Amino acid sequence: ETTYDAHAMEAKWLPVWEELQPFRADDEAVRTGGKEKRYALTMFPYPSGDLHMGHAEVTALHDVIARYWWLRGFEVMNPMGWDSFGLPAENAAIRNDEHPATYTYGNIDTQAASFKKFGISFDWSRRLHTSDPEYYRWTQWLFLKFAERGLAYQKYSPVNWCPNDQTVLANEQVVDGRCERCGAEVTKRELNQWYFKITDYAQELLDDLDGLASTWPDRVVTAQRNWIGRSEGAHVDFTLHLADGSDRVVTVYTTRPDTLYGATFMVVAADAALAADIVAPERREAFEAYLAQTRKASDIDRMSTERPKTGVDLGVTATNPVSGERVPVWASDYVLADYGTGAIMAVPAHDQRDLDFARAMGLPVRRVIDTGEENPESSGVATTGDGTYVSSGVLDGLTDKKAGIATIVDGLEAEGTGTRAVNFRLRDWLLSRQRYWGCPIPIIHCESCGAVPVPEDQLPVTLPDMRGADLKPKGVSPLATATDWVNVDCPRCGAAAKRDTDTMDTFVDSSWYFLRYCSPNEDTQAFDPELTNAWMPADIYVGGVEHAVLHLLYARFFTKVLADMGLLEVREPFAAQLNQGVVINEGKKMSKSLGNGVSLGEQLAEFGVDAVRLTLVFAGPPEDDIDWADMSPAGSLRFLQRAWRLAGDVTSAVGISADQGDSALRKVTHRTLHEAASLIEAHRFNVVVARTMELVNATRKAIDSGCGGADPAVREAVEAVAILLSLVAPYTAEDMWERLGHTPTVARAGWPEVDESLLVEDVVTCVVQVKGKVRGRLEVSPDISEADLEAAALADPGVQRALDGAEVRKVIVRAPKLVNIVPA
Ligand code: ANZ
Ligand code: ZN
Repeated sequence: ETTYDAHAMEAKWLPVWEELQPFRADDEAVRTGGKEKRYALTMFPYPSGDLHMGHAEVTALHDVIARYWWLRGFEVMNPMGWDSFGLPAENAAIRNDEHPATYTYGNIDTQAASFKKFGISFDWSRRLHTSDPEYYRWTQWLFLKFAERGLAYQKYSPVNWCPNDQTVLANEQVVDGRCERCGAEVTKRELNQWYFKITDYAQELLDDLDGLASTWPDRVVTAQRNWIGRSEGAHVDFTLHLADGSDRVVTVYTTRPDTLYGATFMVVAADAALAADIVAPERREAFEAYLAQTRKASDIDRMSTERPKTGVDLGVTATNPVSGERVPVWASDYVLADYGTGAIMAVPAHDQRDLDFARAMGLPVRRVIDTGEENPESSGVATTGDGTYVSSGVLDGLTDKKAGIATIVDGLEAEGTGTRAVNFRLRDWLLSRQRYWGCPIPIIHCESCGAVPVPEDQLPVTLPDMRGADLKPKGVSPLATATDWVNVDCPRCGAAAKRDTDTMDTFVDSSWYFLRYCSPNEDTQAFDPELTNAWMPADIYVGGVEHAVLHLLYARFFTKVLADMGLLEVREPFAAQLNQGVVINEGKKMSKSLGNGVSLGEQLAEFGVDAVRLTLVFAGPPEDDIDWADMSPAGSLRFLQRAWRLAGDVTSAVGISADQGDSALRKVTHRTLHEAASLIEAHRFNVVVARTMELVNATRKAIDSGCGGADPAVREAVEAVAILLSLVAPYTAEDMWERLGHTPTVARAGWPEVDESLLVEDVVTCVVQVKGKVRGRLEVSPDISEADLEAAALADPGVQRALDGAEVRKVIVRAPKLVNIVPA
């Protein structure tokens, strides 16, 4: 008897699969509609180093779905590529003193070889790298198309600045006031930068989440809803009276127009242009000092309720549009310049931050809703609940907030001093980055023509090589020093001009890669619309929950714009989504400093690919974290050996007729296949493995207890085991398949037909007597418990009629065939 040798199997089958290319998706079959498609997408990696346990987990889980779809007869596209521009590669390259391209492409080759060895069913003919000119040419083209539609624009404004990476960051890349990548505290800088106008799509991005709620993880849908942050309220006009005697109307955004009578002052964001415009001359010096301090604070700090309130009086008053009262106008950092209108009406009695500010500055507090709680003026605690309106003109005595808001807004609209308004937290997407390793922005700046798009036939604008140049971040893009590259003629007027030296946020690259996969070799367009429409949307997207508001929101935005351009039929790119958990060790996240990292390479060397894959899939529900310290890859290996040995015991020929073989085993086989299908569709992959283990045990028992390997039911069971195992342990499964006398590959063997008649549970007829007379018959399972049988008998309508309300004195149960009921 030969022995199970994981590494020998890997060496044997890998070249066979390379030769067969069993997972190459046939575009024509899908284009013509000849075959139903499934698009299995998994988040493509950054090429920083070799694959780790996290990559292994996500691809092992994802592969269960892709392989299952192939077995079910779909034409499956399961592509892989690399998100190969970006800071991780660039920083590593600077550390290792080599060119980012050398580092990037070296790692890509390493990772590609590891993915292949890991046996993932990728269609390698679609491989793409976002840092290839063939790819980024189209990223640049898309940027120009967005610009043509007014969806890419330049703006001079304060932006998030990472002092460590020396580059700007999108709002989405600032987490708790810190750089998402390096953890440095983010500050603000005033820069002229490119933005995508994602806010134009805010409402649609929000609305379409409803359609995704049943197939996307709740936490992702919720995170996007909160990020988009729609609120309803009103724009209210206050008239400002400036020091020079002129008046100026300033609009505030409020979600509580019903508290307007309680607005005792106004606050303007210190860093909004408005503040500098209106400040009275004698207050300017104090204001400038305060502004300098504001610029250093992060948004998170500014919005914190904990932080002591600071500000300056601007020496200006404003008229409240409903009460006619004159209130002072202040500047503070707790109002953000780029939210709402950058100016607020402060209602200290009913908003805690306004109250803190009022108390710090000695400004008046006026309660306009009596909630029965202590007056905020004395308690220092703003009341935000419902109550009775007081000191509020027409509202006095009302208790309904909705009615209060409607009354005030109706009044404002009639007077022309306000309107109903909707506000979004979502900001436009800042895409310029002052770094080298990214997609160049295809714009030329000309003194007389302004920002001129690079003509389409001159794309791509390729990155200059800059080998040997200093790429360390300095606040301006390293590209600025590539003078030959920077200095060009203006495409419009021919005068000397300069290229934009910033590169794009890498999230731009990844916002459309799933479209490029559908026709990866197109060299006349970004993607072939016909093929792309045939493949899209992705039927499953497997990846990390950390992308809930970044990548997943941007990709949805791109899809909607491309649909509006007439290039896509779908308006949502990902029909369903699965977020895997994290692989941890000894209860903690793996990290260098803790020294608790688990090396994927070492695990593979010790236990083999299949045992590691099986362990990751069997660990639990895919969404849960996996603590590697609690796992037993050795146990997985033993199970695989046990399964594999079954194939050696089979001696019967192929094919089985309905009445042949051990019927108990056949029932287990067919029930397992039947259940596995619905379990996979529900993403309960770990249960599929458990069921496969049970089938292996049942098969072993059948062989050992007499029927032997010649029973066709045994062959049927072992073939089912091989097919089920091909989802998680492709090498073992392929080897079993060969030992069963088949040619490769088991991955394309098809899902065995389930015989429905074998799914029916056995039943026996139970006779129910009342006072010795037969009053009912029940169809029950042969192993029904006495208690269950008694309950079923008493509930039978015939029995109830015979009893006619009489009390039951005694029930004699002889499970499963007889129940005798004796009434009082
Ligand atoms: C008066 C008021 C009274 C407010 C009250 C709240 C409670 P959301 O729901 O997040 O949209 N606000 C408006 N613009 C702001 C800015 N640029 N920076 C800081 N705060 C700003 O919040 C809207 C509320 O946040 C607005 O409603 C405004 O305060 C404040 F009892 O106006 B409210
Ligand atoms: Zn010009």
